[in-house]
Amino acid sequence: MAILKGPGEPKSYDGSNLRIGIVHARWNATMIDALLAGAKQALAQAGVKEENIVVQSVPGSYELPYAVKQLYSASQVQSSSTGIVGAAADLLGSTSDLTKLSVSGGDSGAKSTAPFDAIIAIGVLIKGETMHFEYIADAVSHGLMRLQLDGNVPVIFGLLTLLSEEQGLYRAGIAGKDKNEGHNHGNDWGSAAVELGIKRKGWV
Ligand code: DLZ
Repeated sequence: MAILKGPGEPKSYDGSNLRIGIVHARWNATMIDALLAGAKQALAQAGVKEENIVVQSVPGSYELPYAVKQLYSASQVQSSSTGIVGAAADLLGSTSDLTKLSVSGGDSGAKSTAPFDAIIAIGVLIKGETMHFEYIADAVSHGLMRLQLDGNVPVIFGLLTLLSEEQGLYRAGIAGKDKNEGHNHGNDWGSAAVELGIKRKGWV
């Protein structure tokens, strides 16, 4: 009997009015790059405009919950200070790169200044010889779940928790000698962000 895995037949959603944030870790860059590209490809296919996608990076997966929280908060501040470029940064009292990037160009053209409709957190954790992996995987999973429930914004769980690098290559769709085997889970995360971003605007 065939085993059906994955989110099922994708329904098509119009993401043209959405603003999506992506925060990715930089550890295990080969897989991260492919997963990020996969997520962005799915967003583009759903019509999300490139100018309405903000990508930020952090060193490792452990930093993901904090970065997602800061990115989302900055977009809320930006939204409430419509038309005043830089006001969000002033209000936050911060000149960090994260703050600068998330609020820059806020009043230009088609670029949305609305709070993010969904945020995708991407990381690749590979189990080593110590308990490090277990602690980080647990903390990040709980941190991201808490953020979406407390912050009332969908946070897409793009954290691969792997027992080997090979598992990750397959899940990033870059396994095998031609680097095209497996399935890019980043695609699923992009689609999930669009679906949840739209459903967030109204469930009934
Ligand atoms: C330290 C560490 C290790 C050993 N492994 C990974 C990993 O496989 N994937 C990942 O995203 N990050 C790893 N890190 C870095 C931690 O997530 C974090 O960046 C540091 O502990 C600093 O807080």
